[in-house]
Amino acid sequence: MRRNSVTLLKYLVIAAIFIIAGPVTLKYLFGEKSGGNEEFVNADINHVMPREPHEQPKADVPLKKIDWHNYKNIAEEEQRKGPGEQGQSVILSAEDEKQKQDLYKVNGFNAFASDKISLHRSLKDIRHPDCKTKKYLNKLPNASVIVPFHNEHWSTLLRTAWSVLDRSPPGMIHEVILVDDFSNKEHCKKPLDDYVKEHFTNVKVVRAKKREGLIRTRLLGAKAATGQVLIFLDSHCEANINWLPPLLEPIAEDYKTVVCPFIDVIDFETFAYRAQDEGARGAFDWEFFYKRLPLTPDDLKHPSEPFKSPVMAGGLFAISSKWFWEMGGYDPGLDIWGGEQYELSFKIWQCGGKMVDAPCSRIGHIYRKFAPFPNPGVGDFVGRNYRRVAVVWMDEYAEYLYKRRPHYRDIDPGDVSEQKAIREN
Ligand SMILES: [Mn+2]
Repeated sequence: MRRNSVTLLKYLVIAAIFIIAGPVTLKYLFGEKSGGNEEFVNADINHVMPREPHEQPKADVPLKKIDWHNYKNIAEEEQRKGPGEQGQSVILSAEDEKQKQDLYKVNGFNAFASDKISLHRSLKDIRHPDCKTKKYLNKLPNASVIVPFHNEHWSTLLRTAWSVLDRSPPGMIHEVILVDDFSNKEHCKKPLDDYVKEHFTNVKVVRAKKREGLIRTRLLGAKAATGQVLIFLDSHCEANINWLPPLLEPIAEDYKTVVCPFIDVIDFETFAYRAQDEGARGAFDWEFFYKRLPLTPDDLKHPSEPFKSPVMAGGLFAISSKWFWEMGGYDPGLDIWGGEQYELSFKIWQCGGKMVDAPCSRIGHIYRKFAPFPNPGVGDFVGRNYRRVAVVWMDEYAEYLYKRRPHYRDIDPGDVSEQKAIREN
C-alpha cells in the first residue's frame, strides 16, 4: 500500500509540472476562445500551411458555429442490414468457423469475419447524448489522414479508408495516405494500387523501400502529406459518426493543441463495436507501461468537452502540420516502435503546446488477440528508445525509470544533440 501512495505522489509531481508548463490550458478549460482561429478561416483545400498565428480575428466578428452532422447519411446508415451492420457481431456458420484459422494466424484477429462485413458498414452511435447537439466552428482546417500499415488485411485496411471518407464533411479530408511499410502480402501491392485508382480520388499509397517500422513509416506519411492537419490512424480502424469536427476544432483554436479521439473497441473475434470506457487521462508507470487515470471531477462536469490528458496512447491523434514540424516530427533516432507516444507527448507540453481528448470523436480499433508479426530481431530497440526519451526529456525523473529497469542506464542512446536543441528552443 505504501508503494502505491509513493507512486501516486510521483504522478502528482508530474501532473504539477504539466500544469505549470501549460497555464494557457486553463483558459481553454473555461470555454473561452483563445483566438487564433483566423489562421484557418477561408482555408482553401490547396492552401497547405495555416497563416501566421499573430493575425488575430477581429473582435467584432463572432465565431460562427454550425451543426456538422450529415443527417441524410445518418438516416441511410440506420437502414443498413447485413453482417456486422449497426456495429453488431458477425455470426459465422459452422462451415465458416472451420475456414477462419488461416487468416486468424496471419492477422491476430478474425479477418475471415471482417470479409463478411461491408466496407461501408454502419456503426452504432455510442457518443454521449450531448455530442448529438454540439456545434463546431463553420470553418475548420482540412486534414491529411495518415494510415501506416504492414501486411494489413485487405478488408480492414479499406474499411479504415472508407469509414474516414464516408463519415467526413466533403472537402475536409484533404487526402488519405496509406503508407506501406514494405508489405509482402500480394494484395498490398498492385491489387491495392488498382483498387485505390478505381475507387478513390483523394487516397494515395506511399511505399517504404525497406522495412522501416511504425515510427519512420508514420514520418514517411507525414512528409508526403499536404493537409493543414495530420491525423494518424491505425490500419484497422472505423471512424464513427461526426468524428472529424471535434478533432479539428481545438486545433483551429490553437495550432499547438494536439487532439486524441476516444478509442472504441472492435472485437477481434466478432467485430462487434463497443466503448472501451467513457474517457480517461493518459499516464504511464515507471516501467513505461501506458496507464489510464480517472477523469477529474471537473472534467466529469462537461462530458462532451475536450479534457486535458498529458500522455497520448499513441496510435490515433490529430496535430497541425505546422506544430508537428516545428517540433521536428518524431525523433528520427527512435527505432521501429516503442516510446514514441511519450517522446511526442513530452515534447508537446514541454515546448508550449497541450493535449486534449475529444469525447465526441470516436474511432473503433481492433485490438489484436496476438501479435502476428515476428520480432524484428535487432535487439532491445524498445529499451533504447525509452533510454533516448529519458535522456532528452525526463531530467531527474529518468531515475525512477532506471530504478525499475537498471540496465537502461547502460544503453547507448546515440546522438541526442539535435533532440536536446529542440528542447532548448
Ligand atoms: Mn492496431
